[in-house]
Amino acid sequence: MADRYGFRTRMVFRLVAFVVVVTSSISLFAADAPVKAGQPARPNIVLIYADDIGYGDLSCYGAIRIQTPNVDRVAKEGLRFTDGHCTSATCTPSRYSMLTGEYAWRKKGTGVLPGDAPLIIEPGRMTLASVLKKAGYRTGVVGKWHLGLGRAGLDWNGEIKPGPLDLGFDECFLMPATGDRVPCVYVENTRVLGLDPKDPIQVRFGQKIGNEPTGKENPDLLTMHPSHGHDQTIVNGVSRIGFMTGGKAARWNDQDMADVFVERAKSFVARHQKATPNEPFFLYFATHDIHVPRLPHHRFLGKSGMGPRGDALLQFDWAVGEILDQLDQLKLTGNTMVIITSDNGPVIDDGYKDDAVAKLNGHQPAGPLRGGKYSNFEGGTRVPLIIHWPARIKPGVSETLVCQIDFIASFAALIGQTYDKATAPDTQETLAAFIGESTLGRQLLVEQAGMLSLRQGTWKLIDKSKGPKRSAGTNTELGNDPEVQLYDLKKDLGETTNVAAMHPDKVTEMQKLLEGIRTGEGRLSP
Ligand code: NG6
Ligand code: CA
Repeated sequence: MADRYGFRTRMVFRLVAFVVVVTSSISLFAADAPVKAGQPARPNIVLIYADDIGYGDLSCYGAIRIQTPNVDRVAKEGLRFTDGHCTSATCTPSRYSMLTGEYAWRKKGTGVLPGDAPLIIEPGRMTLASVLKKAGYRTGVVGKWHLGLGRAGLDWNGEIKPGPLDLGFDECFLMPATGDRVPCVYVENTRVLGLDPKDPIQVRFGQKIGNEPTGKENPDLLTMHPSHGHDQTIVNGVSRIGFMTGGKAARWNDQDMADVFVERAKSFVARHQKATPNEPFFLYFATHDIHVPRLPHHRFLGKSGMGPRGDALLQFDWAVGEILDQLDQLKLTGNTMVIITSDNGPVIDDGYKDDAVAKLNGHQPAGPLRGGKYSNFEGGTRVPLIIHWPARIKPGVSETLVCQIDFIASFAALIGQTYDKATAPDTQETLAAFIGESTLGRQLLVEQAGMLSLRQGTWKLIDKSKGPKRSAGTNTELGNDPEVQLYDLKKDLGETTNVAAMHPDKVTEMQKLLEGIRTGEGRLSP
C-alpha cells in the first residue's frame, strides 16, 4: 500500500498531534501551578520581613548608592508596589496587625515591647499562620519575633510558653525581641538554644539584675557605643536595652546572626520538602537586618561604603539571594509566592554610634518620602513591598494602595479558606490587587505612628498633635503639628504642602471616616 493518506492529510495529522501535545503539557503545568481562574491555588508562601528597611533603601526602589541585586531580581520578575504599607511606624504593632488582622492601636499594650514582655496575642487566636495551617500548610517562623513570649514573670530556663506554636506555627526559631534588647539568646520552639542549666539566665527591665557590666558603668568595655539609650547589660561588647545575667553559652554572636537565620530558614524549607513534598509551606522569615545594633558578618564590612547600615543592607540582600537560590535548586520557584517587605520605615541613628549618619553619602533611606521610622509622614509606613510568584503574577509595578494587614483575608481567599472576621476585623480581601489583577486595593488605610493618620486614595490626613516635630534621639521628622494636615500625595508625595485650608470639606470627611474606623464596628480589643 503506497501512501494511504496524501501529503497534506499527513501534515494536518502532524499539526493536530503537535497541538495536542503542547496543550496537554500546558494543562499539566496548570495543574502543577494552579493558574486557572476560580480554582483555589496553594502556592508555598515565603514572607521575608525586613526590619527598618526604608522605601528608598533598595536599588529597585531607586537607591543609587547601594545595589541590592537579589531583591532587584525579585522586583524584576515580580510585582513591585509603590504604595505598599505596614500598619505602623514601629515593629511590634506592624507585626501584631499583620499576624492578627486587627489594627494594633485597637489593643492596649501593643507598642514596642521590652524583651521580657508576655505574649500579646492570645494563645489559640486565629492568625495568618493558623489560617494557612488549617488549609494544610506546614508553617514556620524564623527570626525576629517581638510579640512577647510566655506569661508575665517567665522563667527563661524552663519551657517558654505560650508562643508562636500556640498561634498556628508548627515550628519556630526566634530572636525573642530585638537585637538591641536582652535576652540575647535564640529560642528554638519552647527552649533557649544551648542553655547550660548550671548557668541560668535571668532577664529584667527597668532594674538591674546580676552584676554584669553595663554600658553606663563600664563604657571602656564597649566596642560599639550608644548614641542614645542602649546603656545597660553588655553582650559581645555592645550594651543593650535591659539587663540580663547568666546564659553565657547560649548568647548569640551578632556577626553570625544572619547566617544562623538563613540556615534555619533553608533548613525549614528543605526538611519540609523532604517530608511532605506535596503539601505547601508558609515560612515567615523575619530578618534582624537592618535594625540596630548593625553588626553584619565581616565579609560584608566596608563593602557598601556607607558604614554598617549599608553593609547590613548588603547582608539582607544576600539573605534574599540565599532563599531564592534554594527555591531554584528545589525547583519550587514557579509556585512559591515570595514576598519582601519591611516592618516600618527607615531610621539612620537609632541609638548607636555606627557612622550611619556620617556615611550616608547622599543616600535617601526613605526615597522621595518624608519622615521614617516613628513618623506620621508616609516614610513611617510606606515600605518596599514586592510579590514574586511566577506561576501567577506578571512582572510589573503597581501603584495600588495595599497593606500587610490584608494578607490574612487575601491569602484565605487565594486558598479557598475561611477566616474569622470577628477576631480579624481590619483585614480586607485585596487579593486581586496583590496578584496584579486589579488596581483596586484599599479605599481607606489607617497609618499608626505617635497618632493615627488616614489615607483615602491619594489623600493623607494627619490630625492635630501637640507632639514634638522631631524625635530627640533619631532626629526623624515625626509629622506632628498643632494644625490638622492634609496632603495630596498625587501631586505632593513628599508631603511638603499642607492643603487642609483649601479643602475643609475633605478634612471634615476624613476626620469623620477616621473616627468611624476608630470607634466603629470593627472594634474588638479593649
Ligand atoms: C526604641 C529604641 C530603638 C529601637 C526601637 C524599636 C532606644 C533609645 N531606642 O525604643 O533603638 O530598638 O525602640 O525598634 O531605646 S523596632 O523596629 O523594634 O520597633
Ligand atoms: Ca522595625
